[in-house]
Amino acid sequence: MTITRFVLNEQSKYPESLGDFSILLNHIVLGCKFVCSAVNKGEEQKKLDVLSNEVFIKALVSSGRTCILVSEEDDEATFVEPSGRGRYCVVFDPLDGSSNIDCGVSIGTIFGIYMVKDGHEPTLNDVLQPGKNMLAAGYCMYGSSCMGAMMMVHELVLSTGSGVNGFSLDPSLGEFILTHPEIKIPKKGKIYSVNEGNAINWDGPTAKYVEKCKFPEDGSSAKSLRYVGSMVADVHRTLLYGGIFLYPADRKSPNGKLRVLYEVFPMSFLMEQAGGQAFTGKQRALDLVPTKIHERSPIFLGSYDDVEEIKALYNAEEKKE
Ligand code: AHM
Ligand code: MG
Repeated sequence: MTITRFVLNEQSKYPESLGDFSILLNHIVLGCKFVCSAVNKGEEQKKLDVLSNEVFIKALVSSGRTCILVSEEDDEATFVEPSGRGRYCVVFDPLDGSSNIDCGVSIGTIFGIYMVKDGHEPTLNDVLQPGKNMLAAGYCMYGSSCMGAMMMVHELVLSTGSGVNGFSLDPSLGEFILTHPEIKIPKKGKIYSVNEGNAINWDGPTAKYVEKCKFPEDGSSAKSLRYVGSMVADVHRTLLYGGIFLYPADRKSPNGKLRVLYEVFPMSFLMEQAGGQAFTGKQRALDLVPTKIHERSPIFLGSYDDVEEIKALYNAEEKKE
């Protein structure tokens, strides 16, 4: 089952649909393939960031199905010319984790899709929507070029709002093939994933949670620590093996590091669709209403039971205050 076929099948469940959504997704997939090939050719890091952004903007505009694009690389949103406009807004990080390129660690593209419903003139308010209003979200993970040898496995993980499916690029076909149908995250995991170098600045609940991962008080085994420092890779492992990924607030960065629209929301959408949870320290991540396109938020996401534990710690803290 190729991703093209898969998306067409999904779309055929909605006979009233015009096929716009599959055309848009095909253009996103094309952008991912282009970035895969650029990453494998080992272009320079700076150029790769810029190149990936240009590729995505062009692929999305030329689909004729978009009206607003928000990219991590651009300070301002792009409004598509009225003559080439469609109903969809796409928020994306064209190449996340790019500091990892030179050592061959996986990097990725993250995206989310909203729709402008009633055909009004699109404004920024159409993208400043809570993550629960997204129609679809996903990421593509690229292995970077390894000493000149091609890394062949590229994964694309997608949710159109009814579960999560994983596709792998078959280089001989140049097509993404469904390899991980209906991904469900384990209810509880054995791994925690966080940059512990920031521990000196953490707040009480985060510090307490990580302490419990290492020194559990209920007789369970300690969790293992895994941290790549590339969100797509850390979230991909969390989705498949279970556990929790944290990028908390700290004294230096009171809103954490990760961006709401194109990092926190798409990954939270995928986690919920796979049966997990995503929490900001205050609320369900997908309920957050962003006020700026590059807004940041703390994030705790992963296995249902693991996120439940951190929620309990933050709720207890709130009661104390
Ligand atoms: P970037 O958008 O500048 O690449 O930063 C985002 C990346 C994420 O992929 C990753 O989860 C995080 O930064 C790691 O941050 P840190 O190095 O502070 O642990
Ligand atoms: Mg990023």
